[in-house]
Amino acid sequence: MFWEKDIETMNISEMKELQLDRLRTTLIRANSTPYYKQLFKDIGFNPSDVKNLEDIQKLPFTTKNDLREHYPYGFLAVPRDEIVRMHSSSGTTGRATVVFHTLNDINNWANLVARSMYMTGARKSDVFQNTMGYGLFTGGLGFHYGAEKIGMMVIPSGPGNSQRQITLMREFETTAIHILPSYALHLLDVFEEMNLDPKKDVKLRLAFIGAEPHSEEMRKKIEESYDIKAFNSYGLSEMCGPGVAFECPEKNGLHVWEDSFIIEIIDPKTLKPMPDGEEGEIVFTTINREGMPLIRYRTRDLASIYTDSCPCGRTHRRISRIKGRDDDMLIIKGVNMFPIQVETVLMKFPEIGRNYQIILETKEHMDDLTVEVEVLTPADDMRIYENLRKRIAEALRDEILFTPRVNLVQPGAIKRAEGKAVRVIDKREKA
Ligand code: DLL
Repeated sequence: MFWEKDIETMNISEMKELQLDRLRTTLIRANSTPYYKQLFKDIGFNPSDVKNLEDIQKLPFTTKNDLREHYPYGFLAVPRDEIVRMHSSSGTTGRATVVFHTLNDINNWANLVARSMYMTGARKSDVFQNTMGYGLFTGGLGFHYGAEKIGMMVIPSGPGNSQRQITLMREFETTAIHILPSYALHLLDVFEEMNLDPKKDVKLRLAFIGAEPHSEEMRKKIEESYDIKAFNSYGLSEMCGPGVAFECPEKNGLHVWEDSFIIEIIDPKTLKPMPDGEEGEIVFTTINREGMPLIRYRTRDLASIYTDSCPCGRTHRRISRIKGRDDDMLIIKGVNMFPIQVETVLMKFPEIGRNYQIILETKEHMDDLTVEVEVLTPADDMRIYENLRKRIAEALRDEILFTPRVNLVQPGAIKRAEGKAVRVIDKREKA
């Protein structure tokens, strides 16, 4: 049974007590890591100073840069031989950051993923195909252990090899799948090539989609094309991986598992807390982790906390879909925009295919934006799409306040990334 009713519906004051208790333990643990021990000493902080949850604000934030500078073992809170696994974040720039887990950490993480999947209706009787990367990336192993906890039959297919993915789905009657949203759309092309209909020729009923930003429109497209229910799954390696926040059947925000993480939303510029309901950067503190506690970790992800209660009965607060990262906000001709805004507009056009890319260049010293989009149906002469091209450009202008160049291309023309989708190509000359 992975409906942990007592925890999932715990009343707010009990939850706060549990969090405070776990926070205190975490701070004591943190005090035995080289990094926090020095920090606490420098700022004259003693873990016993924490009397309530607000006291956490006395501590500075931890950033990715801190993790890098104290690579590899500066955040380790237990002797090295207590660690049973390491993972690494998927960041492509700079030195990787690593995260370490004890056996208890792995077990707690698997429980969170199991709880998340169970919440959406996944059961022991499901056949679960895990198309996420196994390895340093947390997506594959994180879900694998969670699915085994529920008792599902796991097909650890890993990413790529699309025809084989579909063959596995058919032969073993896969009912639940873990998949990148961009890959879920790409697979539709492969179904077509194989002359198969994802609505009829496979038994899928549930999909867990996450690890990359995607719009509500993208979710709808996936749900309609496969005739399934798709649930948004959010997490990051530094917290564990997937299993940090997940949608319930209401699909109205993602419940953050507050028995394991304290969430704060801050203004990324002033670093002050944002009032509930307002958008800002997510900051997390792990409160149930032994190997590598992290305090006030700045995720750079932007979202808001929903203030209303959820009809599903769970009391863990929900966050909105991730709007983007404050470091992937684009400033084009002085206008701020997020790639997801482009996706939201594109997905409203049924004639649009499965892939798109945002290309930034410098032309005559000015920013120049091209949105390249695949159409759904190939054409001998792309000029038949002229009217569509104009309508897309206008709809984009309404959203981002200037008119980008729109370039329509044949299905499959845009190169697909192996892992998470690469949506933005910035070729601008740096000043
Ligand atoms: O992507 C963990 C994960 C694996 C989550 C599988 C869900 C499913 P990282 O590689 O460390 O970990 O990347 C974390 O990916 O800070 C977000 O910017 C982004 N991200 C993850 N999930 C979502 C989501 C995994 N549902 C970074 N929506 C995070 C939007 C997401 N962005």
